[in-house]
Amino acid sequence: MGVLNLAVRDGVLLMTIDHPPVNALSRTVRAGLMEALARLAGDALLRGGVLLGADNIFVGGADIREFGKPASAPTLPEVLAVLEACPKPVVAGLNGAALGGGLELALACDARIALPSAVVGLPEVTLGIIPGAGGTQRLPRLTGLAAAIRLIGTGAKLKADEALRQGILDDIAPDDLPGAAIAWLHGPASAKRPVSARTVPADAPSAVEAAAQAAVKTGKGRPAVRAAIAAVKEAAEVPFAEALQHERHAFETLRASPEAAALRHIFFAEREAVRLPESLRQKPRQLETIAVIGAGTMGAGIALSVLEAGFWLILLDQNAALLAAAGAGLLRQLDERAQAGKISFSSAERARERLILANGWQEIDSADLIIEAVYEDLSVKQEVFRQLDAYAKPHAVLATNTSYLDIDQIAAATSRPRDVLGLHFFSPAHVMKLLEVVQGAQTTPDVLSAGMELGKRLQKLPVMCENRFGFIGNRIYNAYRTHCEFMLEDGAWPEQVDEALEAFGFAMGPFAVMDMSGLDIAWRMRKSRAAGRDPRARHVPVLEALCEQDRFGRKSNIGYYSYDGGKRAKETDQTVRAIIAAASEKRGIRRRDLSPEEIQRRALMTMANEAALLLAEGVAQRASDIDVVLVNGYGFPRWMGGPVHWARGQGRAKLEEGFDIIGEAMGFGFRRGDVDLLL
Ligand code: 3H9
Repeated sequence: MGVLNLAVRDGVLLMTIDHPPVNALSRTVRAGLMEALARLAGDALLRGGVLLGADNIFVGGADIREFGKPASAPTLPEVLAVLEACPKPVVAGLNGAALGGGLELALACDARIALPSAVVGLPEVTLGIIPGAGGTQRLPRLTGLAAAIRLIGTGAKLKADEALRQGILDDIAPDDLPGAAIAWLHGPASAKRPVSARTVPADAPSAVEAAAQAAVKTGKGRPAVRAAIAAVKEAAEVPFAEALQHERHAFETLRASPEAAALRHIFFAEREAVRLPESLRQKPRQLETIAVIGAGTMGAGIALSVLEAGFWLILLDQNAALLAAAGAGLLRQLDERAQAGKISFSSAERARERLILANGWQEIDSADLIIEAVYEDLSVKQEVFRQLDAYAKPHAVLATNTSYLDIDQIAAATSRPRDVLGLHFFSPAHVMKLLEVVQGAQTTPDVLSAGMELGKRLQKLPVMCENRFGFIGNRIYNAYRTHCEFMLEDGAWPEQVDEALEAFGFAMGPFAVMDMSGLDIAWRMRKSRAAGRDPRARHVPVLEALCEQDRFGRKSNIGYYSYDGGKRAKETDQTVRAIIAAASEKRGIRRRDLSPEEIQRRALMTMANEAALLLAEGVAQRASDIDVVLVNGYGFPRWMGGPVHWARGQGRAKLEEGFDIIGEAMGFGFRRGDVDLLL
């Protein structure tokens, strides 16, 4: 058996692409398709053909692993030209996802029939490219320009029923997909109907512009999004063959860009991250019932994502009013999410039935995994773990959602530290995909595997890390933020630092983030760590000074910025400037201008240095895991690939020089990372 399985049924050639894991259109598949199409064209007894995918997927797209290499014949556009020109009609039978080149393959067929479970999409822009095999030209001929821009410009995926409504599919077959496709080929509509020969349905220009603007906004104005919109618009303006050439040219140019390379890197890094290293892989403990301790914002967010994943959920809080409010909130959110089409009505109903509100510890005894999400304080958490130890059934997995505390100290409050691990969720927990799965000194591999498994079932990105202060994400972010504070003292104002880093692509600059999350939280933590700080270490006391004046950030309408009617005022206010200038003076620094480039370089070099330290200490298993964490939890621009990917792009000499600069700025206590670990 090759990558293309051929069979004849009722005078129709069934061509099944069988190329695990996702039936990607690798060179062997493309060559197989060419051979099969030649047979279809040449065999007078064959009435038509049906394209199918093996297993539960049609085709996941072009083979992304081939993108770093030169294209090899036959290319996908060549295959699709032969398919469209084939004298016999061909039906695409979409038995699952048809994405990217997979949907382009289907669009070059004469009809598209799908199972209800199929999804379609052209997600190329998420890889920094545009469709390169006619997608930008054929799709708008079925949907009109506005809908095509919405789909191609954002990389969104559509379920089968929506794709049918938009004209992308011709029919949905409830079951027996090959049978339905064969029936179509024997039916009255059966004929060659190339999409390329159709005209683009007219859309109001205002609708097209609105779709384009929305796509640019969603896609943060990245070049691939703009190129995709321009290519789709050509469908209504330029002859098909010419527009196809333009599309291919744009595809090739973007494919070779550093941005596309970074996005491919993070695509594979995310898939790698969810796998434990070989030595730790073990059958996970069975999970059916999850308990969450603490019905605050974090606990409720975790609860929602657990319920949506189909688990039984026990939500426990000793504050009855808070518990009742959280329970009502969960029911409301399930309802709203079903109304909005984010989950099905039946899964919302099932989730409602599986929610158990509890205010006594004895009620957690059926839980297979318990996640503590109470106040971030060691003694409070240890007290919770003493109760868990008393009431949880034997072999239950006990998890803490701490973001900074020592997992081993928490585990020490129990008689079963082997069952304890960290599950660091990010807020809002039902939205954020990142999950740090933290291995304590005694955590057993089956407990760790259960944590990773839970992450996958919650459709999150679980990343394993070792138990060190701040794990991966907060450790790097702390170093970065601290260095940004050095830059304040050296001469930059908060808005200059924020603007430079937002220009690099961060969702928000560090001082805007601080104001958002509340300065008092950082203040409390600093106070708790102040005793351990060496007086020789550089410490910028601006945050403390702000907090002493009750400037806690957005919640008090003033922090690093003042907020006028909820909006961030353009200029840092004079009080903040005076506090910063006083700090510079006290340290004997003559303030000087820092260019945006210097700010970016110092901030990123700090991240890279800390990444090297994390790797040396074994806190992160792989360099690419660090990129996954920063991109998915800390607003690092995805199209830059993460701090390690960025560092690799700098090369050794620049990294060494950069580490010198940040080391000098920090002075006492600087630990220099090993550049070799990043390259
Ligand atoms: C394109 O088509 C451009 C054209 O316009 C150009 C024409 C000229 N290639 O995600 P999973 C691997 S661009 C190679 O965990 P799931 C993946 O790395 C492409 N490998 O599975 C992983 O490998 P491993 C546009 C691929 O079931 C394994 O498959 N298409 C590809 O959760 C399983 O992946 C896309 O952007 C690929 N195209 O989800 C779709 N796709 O086991 C990208 C996956 O070694 N793919 N792999 O780690 C997806 O969105 C999901 O993989 C899919 C399945 C929904 C298909």
